Amino acid sequence: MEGGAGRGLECQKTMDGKANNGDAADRAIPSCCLKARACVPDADAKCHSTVVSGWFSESHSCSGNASKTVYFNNPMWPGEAHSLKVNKVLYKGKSDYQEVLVFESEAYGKVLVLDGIVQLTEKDECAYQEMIAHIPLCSIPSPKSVLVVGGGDGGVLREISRHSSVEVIDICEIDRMVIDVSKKFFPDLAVGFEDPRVKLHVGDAVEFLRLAPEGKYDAIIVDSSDPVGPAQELVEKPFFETLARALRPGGVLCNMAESMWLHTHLIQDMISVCREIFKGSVHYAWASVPTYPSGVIGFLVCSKEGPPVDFLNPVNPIEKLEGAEQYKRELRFYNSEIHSAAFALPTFLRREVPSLRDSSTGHAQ
Ligand code: SPD
Repeated sequence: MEGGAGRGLECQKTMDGKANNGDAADRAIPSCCLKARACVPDADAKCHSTVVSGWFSESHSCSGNASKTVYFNNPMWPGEAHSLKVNKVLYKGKSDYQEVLVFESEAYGKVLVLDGIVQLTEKDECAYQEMIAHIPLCSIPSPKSVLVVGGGDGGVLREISRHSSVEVIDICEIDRMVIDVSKKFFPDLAVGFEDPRVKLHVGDAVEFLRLAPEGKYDAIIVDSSDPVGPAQELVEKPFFETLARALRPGGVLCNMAESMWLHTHLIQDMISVCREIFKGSVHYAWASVPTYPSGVIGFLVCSKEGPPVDFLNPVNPIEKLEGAEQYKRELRFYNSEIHSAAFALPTFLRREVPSLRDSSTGHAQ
């Protein structure tokens, strides 16, 4: 990864055993990733299933060896693995990009897992999808043109649909299997695809954005998986540049931004890169999602230079949009109060991510 979230990539290189052979590489690797290295299995490692004795444990799959897939401690959260009791495995498949697993859990309803990592559960998906969609869309008046990058399960589309001002919803998802699996097992999310404003593009978002007309979108939402595997490029500086190009002046980006408990270096890097590129306001918000590592997930929000955006005080409150709170199904997590509260940051995060205190662009947080 260039400049920005480079250290995240160093983790991956370490797992692949490529950047793990010299002092220079070691110096570039943060301590969390060095810890992860201790967990990398050797070439003869035994294959493990993600579901063992009726429990799923979040892990990372490595398909480097064509003949087998091995699972091990995820370098994004070394030393911990959240487990869910499995009542029934409903689907297991392998797409061109990743392994796809769906199971019925005892405590959280159906669960979608990609490459060993929980993407959503029926019980707590509302928090993530509602926040990643409404934080940006309620921060600008009357959004019309929206792009979703990733988001193949359809949950973010479902949330965007609540905004009647929106005329076009483009979605670019690389993996057709995720869409198909969601339509089959997660109808409450895949309902998002039924909105006539939605235009589905199955393909590489980097390519899609390169071809997108400059300034086309009022808002872009990046609902990616973690930056290992197919989503790696999505936290790199060139990708943020293409996102900024596709936004109109004063347009907003909301990007999945991992956990403040686990990834302060990644958050710091993403914020620095985005401040440089977007030149409007850049903020970090977070929400509780019990089935994501450490139980929280973050959102990086940026506005492109142009009409100023005050992310902390929604100018387009959901409560004032007729029928929005009930559209298709009731909102379960998001409201204007939680919108503003999501930007309140714990002291340790302000200390560890100094750019969050930097008021040179936008508001100090
Ligand atoms: N660590 C898991 C992060 C997953 C983010 N994407 C979830 C997709 C839900 N639409």
